[in-house]
Amino acid sequence: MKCDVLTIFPEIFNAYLSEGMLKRASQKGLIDIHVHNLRDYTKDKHRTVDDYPYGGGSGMVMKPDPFFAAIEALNPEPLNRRVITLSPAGKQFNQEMALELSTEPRQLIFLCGRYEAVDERVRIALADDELSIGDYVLTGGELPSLVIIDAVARLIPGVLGDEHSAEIESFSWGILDYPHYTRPPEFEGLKVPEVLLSGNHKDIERWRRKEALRRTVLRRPDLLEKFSLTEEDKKLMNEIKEDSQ
Ligand code: 4HQ
Repeated sequence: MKCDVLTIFPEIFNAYLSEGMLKRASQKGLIDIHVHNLRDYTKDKHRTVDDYPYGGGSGMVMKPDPFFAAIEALNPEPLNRRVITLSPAGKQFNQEMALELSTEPRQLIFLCGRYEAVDERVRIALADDELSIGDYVLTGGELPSLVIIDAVARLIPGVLGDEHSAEIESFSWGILDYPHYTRPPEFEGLKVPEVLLSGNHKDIERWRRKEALRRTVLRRPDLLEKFSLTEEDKKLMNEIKEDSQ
């Protein structure tokens, strides 16, 4: 994943990108992330990135020209880049989009807005995708960019361990995870489910699948609309129904 970020607050990215899996992925050359200060692409002595809104109103608007100059400098070839803007008005980012972005051969360029908004011409002329990370209002596009970079990077082969690549392609994709436990077997009176200590891998697999389905039907039944249940799943779902009666 080749990825560049344009922001007036490049420091925001340092802490997150220099720890954990993303740091290791960078060191291994699996991801290549560069964060650029948008002010470096201004031409006036005050390095101005914002201005008053035409038509009046509150708040400032980010000027288009620093974004245009930066993209021209980073990658002037529209065919070799994929420019992403962040906005609650964008398409809601999800795991399917993360998977799709993880195989993108073009350079990803994230444009992070601040203040009230970004001049509309940036979206019209430069953006290939406008994405939202959810229905709430943030103060800038930096956190959404990091969220998307994180979700995409972990899907790149080699970034996480081998168990995870199995997990990505696994049949539990699209439903919630089962409950996890580690030692001790009893903590504050709360016991680890017996089956997990049994050593019976067939039973453990069945229990995990059932609990994953139980959580999904209880907490996120909407996820099951797009999910096709196997014959074994249907049996487990009937058991779940009986358990609740
Ligand atoms: N923004 N998902 C950047 C968001 C947002 C979101 C508000 C984007 C502020 C300047 N972006 N502007 N939610 O709240 O992507």
